Amino acid sequence: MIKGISILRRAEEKAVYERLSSFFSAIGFAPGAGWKDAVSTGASFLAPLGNLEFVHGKFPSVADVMFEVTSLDQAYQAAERWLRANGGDAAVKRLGEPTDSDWKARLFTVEPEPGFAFTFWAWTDPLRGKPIAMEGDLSAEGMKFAIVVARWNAVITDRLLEGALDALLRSGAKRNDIQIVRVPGAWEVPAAATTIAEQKKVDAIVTLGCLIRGETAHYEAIYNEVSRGIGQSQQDTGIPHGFGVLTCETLEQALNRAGIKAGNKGFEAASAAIEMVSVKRKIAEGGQA
Ligand code: DLZ
Repeated sequence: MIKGISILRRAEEKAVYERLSSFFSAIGFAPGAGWKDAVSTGASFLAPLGNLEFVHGKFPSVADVMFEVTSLDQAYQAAERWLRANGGDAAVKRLGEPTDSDWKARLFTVEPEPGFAFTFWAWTDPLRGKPIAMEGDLSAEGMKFAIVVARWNAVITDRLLEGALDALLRSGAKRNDIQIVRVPGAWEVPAAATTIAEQKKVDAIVTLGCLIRGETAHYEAIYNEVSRGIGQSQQDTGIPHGFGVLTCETLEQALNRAGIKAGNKGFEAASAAIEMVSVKRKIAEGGQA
């Protein structure tokens, strides 16, 4: 099963690698996790969609990596600013003029570094190629999180915690930017979440717990209040709260939702929290859909 496309460009010199990374940050790419090990360093940049295209017939002269953007003018201005700041007029000469294509689009090609050419393009028809909705990204790079996790049913909540950490770390969050707060049971989760959210030191909170229906009415009393309290904390503070509190009839159902047969609710809650931080930022910036 194919999951994605990676295009690898080798920069022999470290300075070239750093300038290319700087250019792609300046142009508005979401940074990926990248890597650094004993033998190599990688900077990765994410796009929401990718495809591999083979072309036959007439086609304009373009670089072999093309990026579709929502606004060609904004991309052009960002490229020009970056080139001017990183090499002045001589560097700006590596920025081609925007031209019309045969497929109702405009495009330009730029070499942020000599020998590294990239083409940017956008539809000229405002309704073509535009995403239907504004959506958050799934990069957690630079974000700060708290995870509030209940100790009751720890056999389940420990797995939810593992899932949440997996989602945050794999999306680029740093371990030092994730605070883990343990509370006695699900009942205590909303109060802890509110206290953390009110401090406004984190971008999002992931709430984790597991309620299993017992023989008493305790379950009913707790579970409505827990979800209401977490929702209220989110609304009152404006900090996104991922909801990872399981409400199950049996231990087996809970295990299935904690990484056995039906995904991991901790992972889902953490991914939702990342996406909500990103979408909130886009809404606040008045970004384009
Ligand atoms: C008391 C209780 C019960 C019966 N069941 C659960 C449960 O299934 N999951 C859970 O997270 N917590 C449970 N608790 C504990 C309450 O959440 C709370 O911690 C205690 O009532 C102390 O306030």
